[in-house]
Amino acid sequence: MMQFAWQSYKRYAMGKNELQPLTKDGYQGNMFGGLSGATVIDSLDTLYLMELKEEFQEAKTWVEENFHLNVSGEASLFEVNIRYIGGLLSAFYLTGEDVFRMKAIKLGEKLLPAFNTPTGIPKGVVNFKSGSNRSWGWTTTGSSSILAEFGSLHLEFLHLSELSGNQVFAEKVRHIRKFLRKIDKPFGLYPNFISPVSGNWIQHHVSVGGLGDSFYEYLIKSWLMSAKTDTEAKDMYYEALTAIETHLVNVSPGGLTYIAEWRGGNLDHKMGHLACFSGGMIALGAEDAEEDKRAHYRELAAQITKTCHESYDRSDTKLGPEAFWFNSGKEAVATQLSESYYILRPEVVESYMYLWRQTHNPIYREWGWEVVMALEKYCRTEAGFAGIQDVYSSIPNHDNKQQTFFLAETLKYLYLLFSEDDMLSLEDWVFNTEAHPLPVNHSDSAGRVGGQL
Ligand code: DMJ
Repeated sequence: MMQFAWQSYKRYAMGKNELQPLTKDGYQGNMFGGLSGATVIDSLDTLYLMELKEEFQEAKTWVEENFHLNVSGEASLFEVNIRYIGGLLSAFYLTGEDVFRMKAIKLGEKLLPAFNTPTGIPKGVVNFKSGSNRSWGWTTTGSSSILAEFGSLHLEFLHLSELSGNQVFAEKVRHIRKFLRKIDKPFGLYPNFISPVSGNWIQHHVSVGGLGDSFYEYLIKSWLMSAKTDTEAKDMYYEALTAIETHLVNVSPGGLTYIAEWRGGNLDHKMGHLACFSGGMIALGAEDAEEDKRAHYRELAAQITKTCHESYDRSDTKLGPEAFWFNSGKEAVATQLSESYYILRPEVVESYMYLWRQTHNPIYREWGWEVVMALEKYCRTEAGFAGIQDVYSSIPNHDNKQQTFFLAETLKYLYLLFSEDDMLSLEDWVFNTEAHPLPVNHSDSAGRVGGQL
């Protein structure tokens, strides 16, 4: 599947950000500030891991010869960080090839103007030409920074400092951490929007899905990546999880555990596909919880993952919708067509991978195999993989995009689900939120660069 996805991209869209499989051409988009080749950068480590040597070499050669950083558009700080910086860092750590390190550092420097705000909380958009920054126009009042965006920089920025010797990257993200640690939180919950100017929360909307998700993920992974020395991250993670459990976690009449969304005290009884990463996160974090909570978190992780599987199993295609609800007698199904699409997202198989590693319960491989079969049946097109507009229809209506995260995440997590546990051992690696592996900072980490999976 990876070979087919890569070869289709190479044939029709090499150098463009994404492949459009229906029109058989490439798509640049406007998230990356004029940078090209998002699919190449997002694929490097997956190709390497799968020992697709020829394809990896093609990707590496493209980076050496065609990946130019002298671009001048407006870029998403978050997307460039998780896809490009994350992809380049992983490629460096896996191969030891300096070209990846150099480009990651240079690109990291181009992101720094996003942090020029009164609070040090970065804005979401940075202008590569002028060095100005701005918030996304669609955020509340057009002036908010988003929790999942400014909260998902920590892992990559610590590595940028480590590899460049320039402490500025680490200082920026440590400052964000301190700021969030101190600020008042309603019921211990972190709202999704904050003003980077005043430092006040803008709206009391809390979600473990889109807009919030990877902030929580980066807390527990910062603890793990620090070889369990970053106790501040660990404490913040368990405090946040306790608040989430108290206010957002629910069990449906049919017995399905889900994480609702919180709007100033009222709950939307829905879960987004994006929130389904949380089964894996809670499993990963369970082992370091206080002893009397470990079994509880393992069980919570298993139950959430089961619910996400149900959202797949209750569709005709056995792929899950973008959002599913628990009300009006419906459980784990989308209630309107506009939420019924599947765009090759990874979160559900991501959780299967973590739960498999934790339990070795064969059910997770069975569920993963169901996804493989469904992807082959409904998402494979003549010229690459594409999302589908309605998971409840067995006659697929494809969208025209092979998302970069399909190659970075979905296929990588599936591969790891069927690999031995020492393939990117969770003792030695953490995955950034785009599934790019970064090494744990063991004191003997000097020998880690270059091919030690
Ligand atoms: C990816 O880019 C990352 O996983 C991100 O954290 C959330 N959205 C997509 C995949 O669905």
